[in-house]
Amino acid sequence: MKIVVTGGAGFIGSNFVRYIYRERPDWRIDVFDKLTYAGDRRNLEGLDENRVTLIEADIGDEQAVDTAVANCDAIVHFAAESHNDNSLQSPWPFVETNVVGTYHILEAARKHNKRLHHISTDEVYGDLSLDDPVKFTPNTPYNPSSPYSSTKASSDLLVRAWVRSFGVQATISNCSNNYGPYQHVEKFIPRQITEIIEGRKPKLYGSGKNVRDWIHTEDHSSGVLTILEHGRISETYLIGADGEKNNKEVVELILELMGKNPDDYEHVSDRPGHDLRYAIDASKLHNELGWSPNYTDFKEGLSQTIDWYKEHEDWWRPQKAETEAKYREIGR
Ligand code: NAD
Ligand code: TDX
Repeated sequence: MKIVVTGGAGFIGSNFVRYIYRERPDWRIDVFDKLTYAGDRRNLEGLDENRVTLIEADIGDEQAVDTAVANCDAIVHFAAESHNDNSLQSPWPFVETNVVGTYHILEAARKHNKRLHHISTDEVYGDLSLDDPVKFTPNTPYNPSSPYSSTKASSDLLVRAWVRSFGVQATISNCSNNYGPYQHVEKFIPRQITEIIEGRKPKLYGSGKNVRDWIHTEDHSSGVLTILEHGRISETYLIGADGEKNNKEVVELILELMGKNPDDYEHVSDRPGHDLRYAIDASKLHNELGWSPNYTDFKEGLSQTIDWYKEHEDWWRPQKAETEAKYREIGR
């Protein structure tokens, strides 16, 4: 088995590559990645080059996509512009990569008749109220809020159309917020951990009441592998680990785990259009494919993640100053 993993040098993609490397020792992996600011070849360090090859290319490059897809058995498509705050400053790269790039992946999968798994997000469903008793399910109507989530929603719709109109052998998964090692310091949890290491206060958008449904990235990987191997073609599966927490609780827990006063954070201005709550009902994946998460203790997973950032300062240090300079510009 040879798979192409687009975006395999980013946070979730590289964790998936390491997971497959360990769990499927006879598989070969071509990582197809543009190495944007969010991709890092160091995320693949230590992996045997006879099994993992990095193809440095853009999913907008039709020829490069065609060649990679022609030479594999299946594609797992993670590549995307992934940060909401960036999409509010500069939406075009999101349209280009998330929509047009996915179009190229679909056309290549169609031409070469290859199995495709498309990675998406719970944000395509918009947000829930804090007391909504019903979580997101595969039947929840699409209602995205931000340029990022609307381009992800668009990419999902393209996949559905290529399945129905052209018979492309595809599945889709929509996952909740991931945490774990190798996540860029622009994202919520690594930003706060590294702010504390640098001697500054964590930054909470608005009141901090917004709820995210946290899942360890390794559980996302096991969910994707389960769907790739056993999922029904044309189906959408939601991946989540019942990890709802509001942002204030998460900041307080990070501070506590790092030996600080849990109140020692600051409020900064809110994100425009900030989604209030995401929550995943993953029962289809549990009941139909027998998947369940391993990281059921958020505090333990968070503590391991904090340790990883403490031990890998050389990894995140090059991203940090530039990221904070960007946040200063927008007052967050
Ligand atoms: P990331 O920003 O850390 O990584 C994205 C990767 O894609 C990088 O390696 C980057 O170089 C690459 N890339 C970007 N544009 C490209 C292009 N045009 N051509 C080729 N490669 C390109 O993102 P992430 O957080 O690892 O997210 C990966 C996927 O998972 C995305 O599709 C995202 O929408 C989805 N997702 C993320 C989360 C989350 O919590 N982070 C949750 C659910 C779904
Ligand atoms: O400094 C911060 N302070 C803060 O309060 C940052 C960076 C974020 N936040 C808040 C905003 C959100 O409510 O924390 C929450 C999480 O923020 P992000 O890490 O930016 O994630 P989110 O916008 O929820 O989107 C993430 O999950 C779904 C990923 O970035 C997406 O790629 C994924 O699709």
